[in-house]
Amino acid sequence: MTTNTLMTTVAALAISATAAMAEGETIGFSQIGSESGWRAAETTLTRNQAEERGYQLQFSDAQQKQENQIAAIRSFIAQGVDAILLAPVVATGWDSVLEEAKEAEIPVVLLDRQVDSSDDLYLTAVGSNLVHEGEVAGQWLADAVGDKECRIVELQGTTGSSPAIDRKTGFENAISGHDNLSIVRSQTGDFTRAQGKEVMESFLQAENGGQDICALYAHNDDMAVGAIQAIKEAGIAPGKDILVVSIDAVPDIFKAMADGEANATVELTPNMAGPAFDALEAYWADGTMPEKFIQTESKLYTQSDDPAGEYEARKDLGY
Ligand code: GZL
Repeated sequence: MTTNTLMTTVAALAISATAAMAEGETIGFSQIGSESGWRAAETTLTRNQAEERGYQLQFSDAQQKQENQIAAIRSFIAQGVDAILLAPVVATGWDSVLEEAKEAEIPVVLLDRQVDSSDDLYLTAVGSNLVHEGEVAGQWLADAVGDKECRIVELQGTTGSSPAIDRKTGFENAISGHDNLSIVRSQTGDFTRAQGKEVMESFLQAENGGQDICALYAHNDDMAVGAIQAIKEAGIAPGKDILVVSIDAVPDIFKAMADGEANATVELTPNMAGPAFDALEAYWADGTMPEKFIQTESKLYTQSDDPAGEYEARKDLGY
């Protein structure tokens, strides 16, 4: 073996050894909170994945406050974790803390939401196509109502979050070609059941006791489940008098569908951590740089998709 080849081989071994030594032992996870059943399932699956892969997970619940997430990331950096998972509550305000992580050479992986920061400030983002989810929901409603006049009320997700922004855009894209469909009221329910119920109560009051509402589009199932309660308390039949379409595919929306009280949901997998850990392990092994966006599937489920069976299949998955 010539000296040159020997040097190249030694260098390659040194790089792979360094990468291997840097392999993640401790991972910091800045989670938004537990605002929805879907979020709880994401946390459960992330903990399970970390345990199965032998990582120590430092978990921080931000109670849906960005300042708590930023503080948690700074603490992870101070601890010298090997990687950071971040589910960003809102899309803006991350540049400086992500710069600090980059300075510390700690890879950051975004889970289920996007940030407005430059993509050189994170290794990759794992999530669904949020605009597409809104389009699938809007298209389902357009198909369901045909040419009938349909006044829609919308429960938006957390103000300033990428799912709230993009799911609104996608739904509006889908209904834009249908003059008989119009969003007459739209307000945030912050992705929670309680606020979904509260805001739906105000919509019902403002819309002739709900008589003038044809459909509800909720940016997640939890707000839809809360709204269904409000619709029933107003003496109106959800799923019939008011069509209900939402996103996440959590067990309780399938329960509502089986009871005829909801009509459609767009599935969002809570397993974002699996692809995230796969990307980190490839990066640690030999420096493989992942795509900047790892997209998860979005599947439509309606009342004709065995909702009772889908409920049973999901009810013990940590939602
Ligand atoms: C979407 C995710 C949303 C879920 C909600 O990617 O961020 O946050 O749809 C959750 O249930 O609150």
